[in-house]
Amino acid sequence: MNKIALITGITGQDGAYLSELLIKKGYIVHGIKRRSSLLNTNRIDHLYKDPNQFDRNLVLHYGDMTDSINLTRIISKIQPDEIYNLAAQSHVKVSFDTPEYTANVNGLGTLRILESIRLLKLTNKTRIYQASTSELYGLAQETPQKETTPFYPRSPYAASKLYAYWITINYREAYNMFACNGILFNHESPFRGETFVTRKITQALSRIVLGIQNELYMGNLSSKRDWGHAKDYVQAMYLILQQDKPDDYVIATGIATTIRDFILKTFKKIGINLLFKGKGINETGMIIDLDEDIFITKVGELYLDIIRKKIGLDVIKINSTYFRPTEVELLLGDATKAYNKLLWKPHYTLDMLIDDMITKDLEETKRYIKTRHTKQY
Ligand code: NAP
Ligand code: G4F
Repeated sequence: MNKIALITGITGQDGAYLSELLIKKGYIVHGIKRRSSLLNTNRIDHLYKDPNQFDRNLVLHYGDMTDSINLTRIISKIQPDEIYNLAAQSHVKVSFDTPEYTANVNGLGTLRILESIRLLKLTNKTRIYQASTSELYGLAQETPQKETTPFYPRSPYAASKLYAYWITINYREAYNMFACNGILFNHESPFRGETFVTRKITQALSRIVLGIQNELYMGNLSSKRDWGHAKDYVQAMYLILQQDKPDDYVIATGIATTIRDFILKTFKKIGINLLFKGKGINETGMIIDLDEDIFITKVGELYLDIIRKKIGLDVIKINSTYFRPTEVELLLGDATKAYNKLLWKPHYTLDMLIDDMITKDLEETKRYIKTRHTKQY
């Protein structure tokens, strides 16, 4: 018999990689997709099966984390062996603008899933993974952060996830449920949403070198993040639910990098050297020189003239709109418990992650330019 998994947030970055992984392992994957005016299934289109096909291993259901009845109906119908609760309003900056909605989806949404399992008497059958986050550490009380580090949330997003973290533990203890938290540090990929910092940078780099964007406006360049690849992190989610006992795990690489260094590394990958000067809102990043051989190999000779004209220009600028009312300055994880108990280790280094993201963004931007020039309206 194939195992049945339900993934909330299946259309997101992690949902897509996790679906791919579980399908490869022989699961029948069900996903909850909220209704939107556009289809929004780009990240899982390669896995999608026509609903009229008999033996589907990916099935989508319309639903929403704010709708308990809908969640209960879906869970009742499919009787999952495992639920991966990935759905969230996951953007920290946006959570300051939509705090109530963020609390509803991320906090109460988690409660709705747990309560459905209890009401449907699936507590002995269904295992739950809760997508907890390193944002819980916020104003970090110790470095590196591990499972025992006290939490200090610094945003409505982190506060909503704190509730979700504790309600998951409470249901585990109160009802003997197999409910686990993965406290995942930042993980990125070519599937990362365009407004998260890494993807914003790799996408802007592609647009700048291909001549359709002049400058990249950023927020706080000094914060540090422990970045891994989402492909590695969904492996950890799966492993957490395969253990004998439910537990909570930190998943991280153990290396932290500033946003400024991420930008420097990313530009350098295609032969561009930047120099940062000035402070705070006046800080800028200027192109100081170009390794033409690397640029030609990575981007193409066709675009050399565009980038030559930008040498000596400031391409990185600061806009205070991107600052947060309260910032998380340093996240650095200690995943020793996961290494020892789950035998999980990341395969991707930061360099490999950046290569993957740049390659895909250059391809995508070239495709965009091509269609933009040939389409007629
Ligand atoms: P993501 O790309 O933003 O995906 C979020 C998913 O949740 C999307 O499928 C989204 O649907 C769905 N969603 C949002 N609101 C919903 C609602 N009201 N009802 C149903 N679905 C809803 O996030 P991600 O990076 O894959 O992260 C997955 C989870 O891990 C999230 O819970 C996030 O908070 C957590 N997390 C992420 C990281 C990280 O670095 N990526 C680290 C730690 C924890 P649409 O496609 O329709 O928007
Ligand atoms: O990429 P970010 O928006 O990610 P953040 O806030 O760390 O949150 C992500 O990781 C969490 C895990 O720790 C997840 F729980 C959460 O769902 C999400 O996936 O910002 C990273 C850093 C911040 O310090 C931010 O202030 O980059 C800084 N930053 C500087 N300029 C910027 C920008 N962030 C964004 N999004 N856009 C900027 O222009």
